[in-house]
Amino acid sequence: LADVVALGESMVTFLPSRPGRLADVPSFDRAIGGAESNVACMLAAAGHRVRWAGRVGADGFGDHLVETIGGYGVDVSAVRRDPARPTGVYFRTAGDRATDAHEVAYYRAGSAASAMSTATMDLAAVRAGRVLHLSGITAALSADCLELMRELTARRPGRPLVSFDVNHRPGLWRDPADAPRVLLGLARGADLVFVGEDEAWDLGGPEAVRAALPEPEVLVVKQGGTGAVAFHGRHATSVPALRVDVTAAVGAGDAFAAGFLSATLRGLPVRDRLRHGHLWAAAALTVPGDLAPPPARDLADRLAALDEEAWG
Ligand code: KDG
Repeated sequence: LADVVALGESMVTFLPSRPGRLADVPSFDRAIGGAESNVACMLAAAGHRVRWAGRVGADGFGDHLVETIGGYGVDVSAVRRDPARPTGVYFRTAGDRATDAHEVAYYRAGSAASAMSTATMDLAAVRAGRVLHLSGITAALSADCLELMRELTARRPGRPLVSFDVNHRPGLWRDPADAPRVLLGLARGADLVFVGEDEAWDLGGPEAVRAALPEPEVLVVKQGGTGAVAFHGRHATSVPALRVDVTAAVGAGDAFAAGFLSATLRGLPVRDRLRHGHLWAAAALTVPGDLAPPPARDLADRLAALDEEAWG
């Protein structure tokens, strides 16, 4: 049994060789992206047993994703190759340091992953973990992907603990007006929900998101550089973020989720789950791409155990 199975679209990512508008950047460095496989890679790097389930093309970019993600120690046996559809790719510009404003150009419409469905994925392999990690990105990829998400978030006896990162990407939705209702509906089927405060406002506000979730589920609201708060049962636990010199914010949310999940798997209390989330996010904030090696466990444990003053 895997500790975590993460399902979602992974893409080859092209990072700019220098800052500037997409129109002006002359060359790009190849990396990998995909919110769910980012979580999988970081958890595997930290020693957890992790499977990534997805679909990629039968092309060189698909080979690269499977080899790279597998290279982190992630089980890629549930990844399907599609000879008829390409692997998705995307290009991004360097974020403005102050605002993190950046351009993203996706080439993923009609990708192999957009054909993920209840028929094309091995549902038994997808459900074969203690935790199933999903995100709202998948819901936006196609009608089949949305149906798959609804199936995986349906409350059935014996299902894994379902972790859902809202990851609202307005540009991916065919009809952006659908997104709040659909994402809230999926969140309602999850046991653990991550949402950025800005995304929560897209969905009607943090209170509306809280009201949509049945107790005693865990809702983690990430407040960017300020901190994060976990609502669990009748409790709310808040932990301030670490002050970090940010290189690129991309991937920080995934790293936070991975750190929180790692600590959850280890049975740590909610305050320490949040602290591990912040520590893993801090690592991701200091690299240009999505993926940073998570902090070593004994170091992270020592940092998470520092007193309130150090974390204030
Ligand atoms: O969280 C990082 C992701 O946004 C990035 O890797 C690309 O998965 C991605 C997406 O669909 O935006």
